[in-house]
Amino acid sequence: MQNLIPKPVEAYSDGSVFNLSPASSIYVEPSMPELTATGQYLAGRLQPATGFPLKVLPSVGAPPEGNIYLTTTGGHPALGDEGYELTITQDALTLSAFKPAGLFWGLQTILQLLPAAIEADTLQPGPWTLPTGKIRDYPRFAWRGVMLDVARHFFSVADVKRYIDLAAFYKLNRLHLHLSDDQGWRLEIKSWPNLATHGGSKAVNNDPGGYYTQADYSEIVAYARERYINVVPEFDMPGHTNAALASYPELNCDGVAPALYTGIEVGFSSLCTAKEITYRFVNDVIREVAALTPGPYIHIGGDEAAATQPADYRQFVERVQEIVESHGKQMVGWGDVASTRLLPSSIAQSWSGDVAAKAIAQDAKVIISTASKTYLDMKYNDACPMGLKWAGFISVEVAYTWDPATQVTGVSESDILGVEAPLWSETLRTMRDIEYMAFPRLPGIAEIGWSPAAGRSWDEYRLRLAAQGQRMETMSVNFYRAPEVPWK
Ligand code: TNX
Repeated sequence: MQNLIPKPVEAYSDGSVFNLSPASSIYVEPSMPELTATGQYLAGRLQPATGFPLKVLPSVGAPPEGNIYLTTTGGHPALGDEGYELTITQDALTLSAFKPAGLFWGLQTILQLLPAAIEADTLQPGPWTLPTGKIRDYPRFAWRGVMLDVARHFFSVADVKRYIDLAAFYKLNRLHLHLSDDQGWRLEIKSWPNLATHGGSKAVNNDPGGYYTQADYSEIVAYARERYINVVPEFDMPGHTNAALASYPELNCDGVAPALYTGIEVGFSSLCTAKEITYRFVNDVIREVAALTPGPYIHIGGDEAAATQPADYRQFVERVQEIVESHGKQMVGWGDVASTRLLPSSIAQSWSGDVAAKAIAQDAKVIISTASKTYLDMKYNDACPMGLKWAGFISVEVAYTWDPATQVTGVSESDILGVEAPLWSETLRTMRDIEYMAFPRLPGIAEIGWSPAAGRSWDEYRLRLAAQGQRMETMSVNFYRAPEVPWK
């Protein structure tokens, strides 16, 4: 139980083992259909390596010995929406939670307690033992996110699903998709079709573009949802909009569409905030994406609007905030939006620190994404073959040794919804590139979002991370073998 990431709130082992055997089944409490799906997910994760048939069966009350039991009956309300309690004896493995999401996160713990070979997609010899003992665990923050920039470079549905799986393994529960920027528009919008077909046709460096059809996007949302991950779609505005401006001349103040852009400068584009058609456009886009997104959040970007006058910016963001609310969603924006009048339901994502206090003064909440700690596109060091360095180098240690509650003056624990690690893709072209930058820093960010701050230390964490190396290897994750981690 010593090697779990994120570190559980309470865990003790008592020296014996539970043996998963070919005769084991996964019993689930029948009252909630969601639990059967969770049981099937576990069976699916265990079957390839063990080769065990692992049936998912209903059971009211504890099943016979030698089995796994998933239940929300008796799960204590104090565990909250995402907490769980795992009791492992020689005879039984019982996972209980107050809510189904807690069971799902508990399953990730079960997987990490099994030998690393459990992650193989081919039959392995076993034995499949778990240490006996007890874990009581729940997250520190409700928002534990990853962001993927699919605008600078486009990534396939399969890539996004793999990133979802890797995030879920570390109990992360938000996938923020950066769906538009100067270089590309990546979601089909039926009322404005050129956005995707023209605006999505290229990527940074003239690399191939691409976009998600609405069916693709729905497939991603459903896949994430089955893993208790909420998708947060972002369309960046009023800046970072060259791809949209290039697709529709009428969105430009001068009525002339610019060329598509494949460089990596920021701050040169702006929607025409004085034109009514701009708000019709925004309303159409938000209406369509809101209808496809079951989660409560729509991200409107709002960062680096250097080509928009401050007064225009304010008026624009406040109006867009109303549009988001009119479609029944909460607005999320990069920290820059805190200079406008925010509703208490709105959320500012703080990347540079200083603006977050302005959001809190308006009773809005904050997500911490401090660039110098959480930006996974920053190089590990000078030798790193990809990535940027404007926010500094971020070693595995730097990404782990900080605390969200002390990032911004005047912002305290209760103002913070959680943490998120953005991955901007100017320099990243493949899934292997994504994995190289995210791993092994992402597990550290996940732990910062989940585990209590007290008791966290780099000296102890690096040993747990080292043990994750075999798991990442078995999952064929292309991770950076940071020399400061004693990989096994
Ligand atoms: C800043 S910080 C950006 C992005 C870039 C990123 C590169 C912020 C909200 N915006 O447009 O991709 O730096 O690291």
